[in-house]
Amino acid sequence: MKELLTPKQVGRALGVSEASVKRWCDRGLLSASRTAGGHRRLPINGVIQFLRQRGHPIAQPEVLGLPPLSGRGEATVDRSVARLSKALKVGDDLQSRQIILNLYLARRTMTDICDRVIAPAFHGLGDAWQHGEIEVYQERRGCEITLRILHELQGMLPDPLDHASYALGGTLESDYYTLPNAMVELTLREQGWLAESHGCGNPADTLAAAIHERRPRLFWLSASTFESPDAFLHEYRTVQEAASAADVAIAVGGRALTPELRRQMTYSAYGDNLRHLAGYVDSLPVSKARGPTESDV
Ligand code: B12
Repeated sequence: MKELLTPKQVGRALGVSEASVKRWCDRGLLSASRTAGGHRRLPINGVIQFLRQRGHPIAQPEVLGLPPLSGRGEATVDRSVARLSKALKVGDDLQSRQIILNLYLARRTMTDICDRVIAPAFHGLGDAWQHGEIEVYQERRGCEITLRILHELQGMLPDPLDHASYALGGTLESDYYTLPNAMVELTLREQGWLAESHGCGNPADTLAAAIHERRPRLFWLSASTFESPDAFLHEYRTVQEAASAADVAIAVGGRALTPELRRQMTYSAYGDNLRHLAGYVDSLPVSKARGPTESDV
């Protein structure tokens, strides 16, 4: 459940009066529900969306659970890559959050943040590891920090609408690259989809069962690594056949999918990055939207 704030708390966070917050709720600028006693309560994601859309300053970010300098300072994509790499190398959780959340508050899209800031920062960490400049633990710790931030970002997005299209996906067995998969989920959520990650290391059979039972509109596969091309293609075929039988579109991506491998795969869309995925789902007709079936939500 989303954290709910009182108008007084939101007023304190934004540096405005409680009365102003109540007025903005009544004008529909801020989303709010009412308690049984009739008091307004504001979900935190609604407040974040308000701040983002209006560029409203944040007087006391801590009240919203944000890092101390949120909404202040630099939020340029190019400079953020180097700053994030540095923060991740030394395991600076707070600074990493500050950099990424500031970009979001400055109206950068999730796809831009993931494709243009986080992914390049990790490519840099990978190169640094390869050249013996950092230890493996620094890279792993950086993954954990980033994963937590991606989850935090997800909680800031507007809730999916009741009729939102439903997508599920993950990675196959022997692929434990968590970040690209979490980024796909985030991208689809940002596009208004009800996206449900099944995480990493899934046996193909269980993904096929999920497709069959839950009938998503889209299945995604993120592939960063595999044991062997043959084993991967075999597993992929199991999933692809389930999707084809259920008339489910498949979007694939990830560093393991070389052109040669893709020539042997059947899918609806391939993306080099998340912007491609966002473009693809944007191009799908709205009318065909469908959600998860019967007993599942
Ligand atoms: C973190 C990491 C790991 C961690 C991951 C942990 C975790 N929790 O995720 C673990 C421990 C698994 C790991 C292990 C290894 N790793 Co590693 N790892 C990395 C590292 C540093 C970051 C990976 C990452 O998350 N990148 C960020 C993501 C978001 O970027 P991305 O993969 O480019 O994804 C983008 C696109 O591909 C696309 N995308 C991805 N999925 C999808 C899905 C869809 C549907 C769409 C549309 C798009 C899309 O969008 C993304 C965003 O733009 C990379 C460096 C790098 N270049 O990426 C090395 C790297 C991939 N690893 C490498 C190596 C060598 C290894 C090991 C062999 C090390 C070892 N000796 O043990 C093992 C092998 C494991 C295996 N089975 O392959 C090498 C691979 C070299 C090569 N030629 O293949 C790299 C490149 C590092 C390097 N420079 O040498 N690693």
